[in-house]
Amino acid sequence: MAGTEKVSQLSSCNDARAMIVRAREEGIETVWDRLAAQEPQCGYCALGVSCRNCSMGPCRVDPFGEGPQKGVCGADADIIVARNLGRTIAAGAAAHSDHGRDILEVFGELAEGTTSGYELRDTTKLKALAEEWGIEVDGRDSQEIALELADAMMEDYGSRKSRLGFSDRLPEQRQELWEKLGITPRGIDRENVEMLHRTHMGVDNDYVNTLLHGLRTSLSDGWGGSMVATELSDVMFGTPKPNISKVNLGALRAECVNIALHGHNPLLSDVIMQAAEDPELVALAKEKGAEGINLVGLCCTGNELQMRKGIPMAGNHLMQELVILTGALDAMVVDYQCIMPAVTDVAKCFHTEVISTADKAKFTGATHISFDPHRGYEIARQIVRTGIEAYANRNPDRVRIPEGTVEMMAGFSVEAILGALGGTPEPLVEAIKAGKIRGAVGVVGCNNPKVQQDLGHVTLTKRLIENDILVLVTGCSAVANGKAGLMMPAAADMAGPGLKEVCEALGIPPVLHMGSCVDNTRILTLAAALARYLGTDIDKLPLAGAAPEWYSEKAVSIGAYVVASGIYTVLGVQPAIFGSPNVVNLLAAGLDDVVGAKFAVEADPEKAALLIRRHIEAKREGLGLPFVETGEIETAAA
Ligand code: BF8
Ligand code: SF4
Repeated sequence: MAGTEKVSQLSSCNDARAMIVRAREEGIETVWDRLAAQEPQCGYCALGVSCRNCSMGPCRVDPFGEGPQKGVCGADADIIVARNLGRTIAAGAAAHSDHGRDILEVFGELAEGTTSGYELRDTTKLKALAEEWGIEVDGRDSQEIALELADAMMEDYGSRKSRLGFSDRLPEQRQELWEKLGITPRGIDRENVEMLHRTHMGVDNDYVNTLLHGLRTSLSDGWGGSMVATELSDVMFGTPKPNISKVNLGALRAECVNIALHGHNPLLSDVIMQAAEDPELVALAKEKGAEGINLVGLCCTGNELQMRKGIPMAGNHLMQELVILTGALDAMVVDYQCIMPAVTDVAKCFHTEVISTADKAKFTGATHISFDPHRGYEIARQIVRTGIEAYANRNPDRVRIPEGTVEMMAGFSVEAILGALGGTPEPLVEAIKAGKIRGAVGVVGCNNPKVQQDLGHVTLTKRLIENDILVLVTGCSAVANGKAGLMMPAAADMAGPGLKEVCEALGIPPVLHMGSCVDNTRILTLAAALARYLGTDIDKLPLAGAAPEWYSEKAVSIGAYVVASGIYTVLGVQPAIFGSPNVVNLLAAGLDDVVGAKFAVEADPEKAALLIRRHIEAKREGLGLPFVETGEIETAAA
């Protein structure tokens, strides 16, 4: 194996460590070995100064000023870095928004009555959304309302419009600012397509102009595609309410057929949950010698299930190979995004069946069962049956499931948070004004094998809650913090006195699970609601974002829309922009004067916590709220 680092340096999660040890013992390659084999990674690419946008290239600009300073077409480092970043944002925004479109299409078909396995579970939310979109609800049935809402939302994707349907959630000041800057997203698909156009050779050759469009592209994700995904998922699968479930590889059960649901879209996992309770399939599992069928989640599909149904979570991004290494996973059912092609290689070393389901995401070495929402339930049954059949091939002698799970609370939709506060943001605003809660921070995003797994998320979160800062988590950060025991009401003991008091009064943890990565829109919605309640813009609030272990293009889009919405954001992993000091200056300084927020890059979570505390205190001071000295930071972040 290529990796030589100590296992304890790779992950701070004990279950992960146990499985990495097993992988090394058995000569099974994992993500850490492949990272080591790639080193040293290409310095030009890491700095963002390589370009292969046309066949006069590929080109690279020498960051040390000795070699070429321009590509064959004449593009300099600023243009190349900005174009690359623009394309990264577009890819991330496209991933989220295409997920949203898949949900929207099924929502429309459900309204037409042509699907199987779906229903409109939250008609109160359906009506509220329809009213928000100017659709008549009085005297109409849910199907009729849903049909019109589906049409209106579909228009946000492709047609000629000037703004998105969710824009009115924003404070007026922010809407006006975007108008003035020319970054109001006009259509979800449009901004992505325009970014691909602009970054073709010889189109947008002004890095500032390209990056401003990058913000607009990301906003079409945050206030467009991802928001459609979150809101319609709530209507179809239920708006999350606080519930307690568990996390870790111990969620697998040796005596059961274990099926992991991995990927992002709840369309598939929801019907699989129904199929796993089908008496005929449960009987089949028993016939094969299992006690029952046990479903576990991975990554964001896992978050969707945990938020709404309390299904246990096996792990986050870097656990996807390790869950197979337990020898107890019978089937891994995947749809799309963040599913490493390597899972089929690891699965070959065991009896695990990898089942791909999305026609747009096939995996060599997987069994493909094409998912069709018109026959959703029937296909879900076929998938579960395949898992049961794989169980019959399991070798009990190779089963090594790490013991124990950690309890965690999930389910904090905006509706649930406001519900706990008595229906208005007032108690939260009062707690912030009084300094019991100093501010709130979204700690979100991935795992990345370049960072010790979970350490960035957990360290940052601990430092923030200790300082009376409420932490909102989504995606793989939620799983990391869940494993660390920070997401039960008892974790209030780890919080500062003010936050502890508020959490105890409400019976909530100091770290609130708000869902999957598309559900970062819940954080946007909450921030916008607070700003509107206070009659101010989002950038005036004591808020921040952080992605301590990000890896994905989606995370870049998220970071960009969070900043463009007015929220300061700290990244724990360097984005590929450092080959252009101008781009770095714009993103880490200049943007503050443009959108009222900027990026920082800080790999050390302790220092990131200080940066964020200092930012929150500055915002509090700006609002005339009581201030706390946060100490100085030696190394200024980029
Ligand atoms: O969308 S946090 S590793 S699983 S990209 Fe992926 Fe990152 Fe996890 Fe979900 Ni989000
Ligand atoms: Fe080179 Fe310009 Fe072509 Fe990029 S677009 S590969 S910099 S010639």
